[in-house]
Amino acid sequence: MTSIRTQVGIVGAGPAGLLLSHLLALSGVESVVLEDRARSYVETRVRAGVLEQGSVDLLCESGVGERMLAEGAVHDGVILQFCGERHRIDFAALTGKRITVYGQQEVLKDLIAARLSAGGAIYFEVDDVCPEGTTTDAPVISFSHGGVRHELHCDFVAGCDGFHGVCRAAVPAVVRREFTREYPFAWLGVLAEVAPSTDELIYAYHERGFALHSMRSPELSRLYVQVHPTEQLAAWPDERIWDELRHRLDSAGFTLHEGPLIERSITTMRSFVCEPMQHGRLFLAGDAAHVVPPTGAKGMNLALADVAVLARALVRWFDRGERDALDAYSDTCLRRVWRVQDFSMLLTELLHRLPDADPFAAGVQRARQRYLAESAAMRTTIAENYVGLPIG
Ligand code: FAS
Ligand code: PHB
Repeated sequence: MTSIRTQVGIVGAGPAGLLLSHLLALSGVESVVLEDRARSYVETRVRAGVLEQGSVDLLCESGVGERMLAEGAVHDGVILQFCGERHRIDFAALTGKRITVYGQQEVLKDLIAARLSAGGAIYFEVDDVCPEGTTTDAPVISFSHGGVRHELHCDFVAGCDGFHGVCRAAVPAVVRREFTREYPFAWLGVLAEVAPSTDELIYAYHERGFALHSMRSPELSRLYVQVHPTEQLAAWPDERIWDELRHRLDSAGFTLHEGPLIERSITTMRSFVCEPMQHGRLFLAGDAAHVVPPTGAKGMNLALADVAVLARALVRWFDRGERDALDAYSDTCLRRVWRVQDFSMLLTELLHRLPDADPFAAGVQRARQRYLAESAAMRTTIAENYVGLPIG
């Protein structure tokens, strides 16, 4: 058993863990990041694609936004389409803000490069991570790496290990309150080697089900179709995927560009919140504490917002011994988390083909779609939530 010492032990090298480590380092606070996957897996896993204005500003102001500004695509709006009828949400006109389309794995590559070039400590392919003593002043995270067992002694533990990680369970069940909503559908997502068929994202409601046309670059399209949660990829040959996309995205004058599919995945959808997001010297951030359906493009952005709050609070403690911001961390983040849960659920219920078993919900859905088409106030509500609210 070897012993390692740092100030903040971070479990998970996703957007939350890597940005936290980077922000702490900028203020002279040491951290060690423990990641159970290989670096190559972390840097190639296809996930989120949209950055809020606040996330873009955060990455630029912390010195890791150069490639994002060069390669990301700035969008002034998105299109919501109901049975072929299109309605553009003009972010720039309604909010003065924009979004940037830049893959999550690109953000992670930039953060990993920044940490390693600054001499940061990231242990990839660790096993058996076990946070202990988080209610004492000297927590320890034990883990295995390269066949050797280690103890990471730290002042604080940041649980940035996602929904399936181990840190949330370190908050005692008697303390933890979990709120969950499952959805009766999932997303089948594909990456296609073909130029996007649209300049802006298209979210489409259709009787056959929801579809989303997004993108990753001028050569790469990212597309999704709503499927049943029990669907298997084997039942979805390329032709069936393109056929559904063609039908669901169909609109006057629109032609869907098709090409080779190079990545496929099915993602189930849930809304989840764990309260509180802290216990003793353990702080949860990102998907470890909350999950949103991807309809609102919020998962990664919420994770980045959490750690912006956590980094500021930890620096105040290390620099001045002030504990107030740390004590308020969970309440500060949960205000944003619940707002984003509301928006993500609204957009999900507005755009997905709902089960036939609930005709009342279908009636409300049609009324909301008509209201969005007629009301600048509704479009402004969608716009200000989509581009993101100020980070707390
Ligand atoms: P992450 O899950 O990204 O990172 C957690 C990290 O911890 C992972 O690298 C994991 O390997 C590691 N880890 C887990 N357990 C560990 C352990 N015991 N020890 C050490 N390391 C451990 N959001 C969107 O906005 N748009 C999307 O299109 C979208 N698509 C998604 C598709 C999929 C398949 C999934 C699962 C999520 C998707 N999301 C999307 C949500 C996603 O982007 C998350 O919100 C975002 O990754 C959250 O970041 P983190 O909180 O850092 O968690
Ligand atoms: C994506 O580009 O992967 C994406 C965009 C918007 C969403 C979800 C995913 O709401």
